[in-house]
Amino acid sequence: MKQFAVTNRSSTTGLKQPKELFSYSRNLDASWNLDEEVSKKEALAYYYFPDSQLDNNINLSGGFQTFQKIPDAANVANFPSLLRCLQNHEQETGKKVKVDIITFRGIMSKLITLIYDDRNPVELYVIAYDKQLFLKNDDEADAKRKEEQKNKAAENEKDALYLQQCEFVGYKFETLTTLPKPWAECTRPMIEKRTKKVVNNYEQYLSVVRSGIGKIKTLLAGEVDGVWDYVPEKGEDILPHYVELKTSAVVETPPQMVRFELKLFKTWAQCFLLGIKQFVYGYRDQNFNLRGVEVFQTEEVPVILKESDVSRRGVPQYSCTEALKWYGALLDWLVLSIDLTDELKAYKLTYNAVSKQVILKECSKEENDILRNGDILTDEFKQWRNSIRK
Ligand code: 0WD
Ligand code: CA
Repeated sequence: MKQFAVTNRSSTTGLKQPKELFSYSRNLDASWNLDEEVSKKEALAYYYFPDSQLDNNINLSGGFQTFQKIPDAANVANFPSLLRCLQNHEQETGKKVKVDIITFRGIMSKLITLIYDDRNPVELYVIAYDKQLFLKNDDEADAKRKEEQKNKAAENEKDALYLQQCEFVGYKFETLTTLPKPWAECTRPMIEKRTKKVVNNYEQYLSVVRSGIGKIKTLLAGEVDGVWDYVPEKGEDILPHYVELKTSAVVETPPQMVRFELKLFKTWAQCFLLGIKQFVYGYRDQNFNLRGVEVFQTEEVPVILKESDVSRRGVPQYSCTEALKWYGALLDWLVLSIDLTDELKAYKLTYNAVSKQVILKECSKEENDILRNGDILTDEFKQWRNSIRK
């Protein structure tokens, strides 16, 4: 067993400019669309929401009854589809992608924000393969917790409904503020009937980005909500053109402001990791009425948080620099702690919020077998990598 205290910081945080390697998408029937061009054409939404729409008193719980919701168990980060696309990419470029860690962005958001928020348990699997680390969430542990939460809420019907509505609101906001095509290619009904459009969380567009901190290079797959302005020509950097969409309860009192700062910090991490330059918050009141919309630049968040003088009552000031120093140190430690050439082991990475230590433990042989045979690695991907192994 190895431990790493959350107080650790790296002295340097040299950052590598994120670069999109490829993208893919999930369709309305939960199937995967692995074709980059089709994904960009069909699955990428465009942000369009003039402020004047706010006068229409839009309710973000509207359409809750017809929500097409993917079953929770199916809505997990999927390695086989990612690795299939990665293989395509490597076959096109003719070489293995040069990174130390391959994972989904959500996992890294959780790790980077751990220094200020450890309420969401961390339970990750780690394996080394072909001298790269693969990190996967323990989805079963998450599902169990979600089930318990649901059962607890079910004791009070009103709470249960409220919880479900809160989940719906985010997807509703996305449907309401985006168009399936650039504005000029949309008909008036497409633009004006968005309040009536059926909401689903099956469809999603994923961008796969190479970036890194210090000496560690990462490949991260993450969901992107849409395009902020336009899609540039092929070969040009698309990342600055993406936008992340968020919702929040309206922020009025100092305690609400402090809570919102934590949300801002977490959104910063989420966007920063993929190199997304802007995000939009939709503010809703207690009855889910949309009250306002605010655009943020990702790079202004560290300054906003640093300069905040709201009464905090002991809550620490959030520092993005500290988070990056922690993230850099953690990834250094992880890569050093695992023998990258040992393909017979698997590890569980957890966080103990009491001792404030990240813990790395070896998994059972059974868990290792599952992770290396379909859960993370697929036969196809292993065959591909074997065929180019030196
Ligand atoms: O617990 C799950 N079922 C999760 C599934 C958690 C996180 C991600 N995922 C899936 C996503 O559907 C996607 O296919 O993993 C893939 C990659 O996602 P990511 O970009 O790494 O995930 P993250 O950065 O954590 O979240 C991106 C979006 C969220 O957007 P907001 O604006 O809410 O941050 O993924 C969705 C959500 O739309 N998402 C979830 N959906 C259902 N249950 C959850 C969740 N617990 N967490 C994130
Ligand atoms: Ca979002």
